[in-house]
Amino acid sequence: MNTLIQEKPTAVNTQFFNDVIVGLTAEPKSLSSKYFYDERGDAIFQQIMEMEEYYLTNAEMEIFVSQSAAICEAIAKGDEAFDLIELGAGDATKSIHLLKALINRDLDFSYLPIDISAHVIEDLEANLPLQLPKLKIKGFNGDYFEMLSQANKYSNRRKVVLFMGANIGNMSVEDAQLFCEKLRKNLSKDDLLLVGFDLKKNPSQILAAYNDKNGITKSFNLNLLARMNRELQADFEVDNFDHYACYDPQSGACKSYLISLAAQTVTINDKVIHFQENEYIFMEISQKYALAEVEKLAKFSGFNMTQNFLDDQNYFVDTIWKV
Ligand code: AVJ
Repeated sequence: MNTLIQEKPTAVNTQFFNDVIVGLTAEPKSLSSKYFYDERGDAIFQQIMEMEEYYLTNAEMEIFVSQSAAICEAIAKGDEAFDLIELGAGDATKSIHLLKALINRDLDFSYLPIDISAHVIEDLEANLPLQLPKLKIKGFNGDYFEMLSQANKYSNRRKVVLFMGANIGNMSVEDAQLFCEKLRKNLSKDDLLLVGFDLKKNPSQILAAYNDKNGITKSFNLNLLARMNRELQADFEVDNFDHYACYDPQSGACKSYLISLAAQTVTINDKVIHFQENEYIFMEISQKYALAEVEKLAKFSGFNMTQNFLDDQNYFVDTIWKV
């Protein structure tokens, strides 16, 4: 046999491995939805955004297409230069409308997208300047707060932080409040936050968005098991798990789970994990809010909600919070 030169695990994979083992040895089992987004996960999420059932994308797109001029007025402070920092920028197909409006108004700003996916940041830095030649862009790949402090070192101009796409929904209400409090501590007077919330609506419509008939959301969840096989030398039998989504209209929590279809044992690197038949792994929360609950969250985390931008059907809100 040849001697195999083992590649050293990268920092990200060590973190990934540790988080996975903590989650799967806990009772009940859980995995962090932030690990959905490897290259394959990014591609499936693109498909989700194009699904008929996934109303969120069109609703927020409508807000940015038809109200970017007004949003631009709301975030500009005279002609003062600023940094536009986007947390979880993704492909920026919505924020590009705001970027255009800001450039058209001749405002002096730099666009600093932050994303957990290296692939996303590379794409943005390569593609956005082709569409917006005047755009100043510098991407940051990593965790939100680590990258926010990097961005703080990069410049000391006034900050406008975008946190769109209902990404805040991936936190429980309690965690969202802690997150917003922490975010506020990282901002200064005159800085602004623009944050997007998916609003409470017909429960069947919400559930359908996370339980689509073509099984794309199912494959999005199962991809995390496949990712562990690829990156952590795990041996998940992906077909032995099913996707289960539910929505509680009272709390506004939409949750997804993977259900073990049999008693089974999985090896992840040197760790052995047992699953009972019908045991679940909690995968993701997509929290929905009433507008009054959005305002409460702003207040409880020390912000002042100043303006709301909704789509025509009141499915979604992008709200502006002052520090
Ligand atoms: C990217 C967090 C906004 O919760 O709606 C979509 C992720 N998960 N379908 C959401 C997701 C399943 C999405 N966010």
